[in-house]
Amino acid sequence: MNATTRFQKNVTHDTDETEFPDDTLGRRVEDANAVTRDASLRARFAALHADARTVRTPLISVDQLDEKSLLDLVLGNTLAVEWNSFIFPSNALQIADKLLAASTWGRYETAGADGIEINGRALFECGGNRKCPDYFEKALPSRRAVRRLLSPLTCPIDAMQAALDECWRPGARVLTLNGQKCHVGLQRCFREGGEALHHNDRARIDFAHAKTACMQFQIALNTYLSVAAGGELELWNLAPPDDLYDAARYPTGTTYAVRGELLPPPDLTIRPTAGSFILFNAGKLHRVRPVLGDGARVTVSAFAGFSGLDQPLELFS
Ligand SMILES: O=C(O)CCC(=O)C(=O)O
Repeated sequence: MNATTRFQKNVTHDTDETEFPDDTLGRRVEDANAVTRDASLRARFAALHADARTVRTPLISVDQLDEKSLLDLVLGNTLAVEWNSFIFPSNALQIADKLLAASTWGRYETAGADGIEINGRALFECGGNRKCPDYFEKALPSRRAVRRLLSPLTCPIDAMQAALDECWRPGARVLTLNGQKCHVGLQRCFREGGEALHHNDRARIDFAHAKTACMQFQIALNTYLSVAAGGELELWNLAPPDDLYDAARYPTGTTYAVRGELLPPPDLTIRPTAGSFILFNAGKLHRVRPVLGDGARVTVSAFAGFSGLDQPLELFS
């Protein structure tokens, strides 16, 4: 007899003093506690959201990145900067095809992110391993190999770095950790059902180091080479403190993400187009909605660590 059948038998008493077997009662108490906990987390997110500085222009569209739009982003006057014509769309599709033909695609090792195909390594997957040989030894060779593969087309990551370096007075350079250059230019492919759940990105936690500790936040840099139905990017004007993030995580499985049902609705939803370059503050919560249908949503992504207005942007994936 299962717990439900036993419970149904016991409720034939017409009194409130129903006798529940211990496990059922225990579960009901746990459920009630979880409801209270969730209500308090929801209230904390809502209060943080209400207190957040008003974003005057949620999305800034540019046809050339400039200093003003980058400053608006880091100062929190906007949630995202979108440069639609960053790569000519037919070139973007050619680049996607060339990249997808490589035999080196794998998947994230992180639980729950394994629906996303990746080519290259991500710093956050080094975990506690500060040496992380696979990441650092392949960083420069793989960036150079992509450049050669795509030639004579411009390598998107080189174009991104050049655009940032031109606009940001102290410049934009590759992040060096312990004397080793980071990888810049993680390729990602989301196919049907592929999604990134509600999360933010914090290098200071993913890879503890004096340099990542100095970063106030990291800017997500994504070029979209091909797009598919679904796959919208949702952004929240919410940078939760670490303890709130941890309390709102999924308890098992997709523990990298926070539970979306605890959040207010997103402040901005962007449907990326092929050839665009989108920048946003990755310290704020964001999500990629599931891809629908047969298409492939292919991106090249990196982060730029922001450590102050007078500091260079430091790039890594
Ligand atoms: O692919 C995107 O639109 C954003 C992916 C993402 O979550 C990130 O860059 O942190």
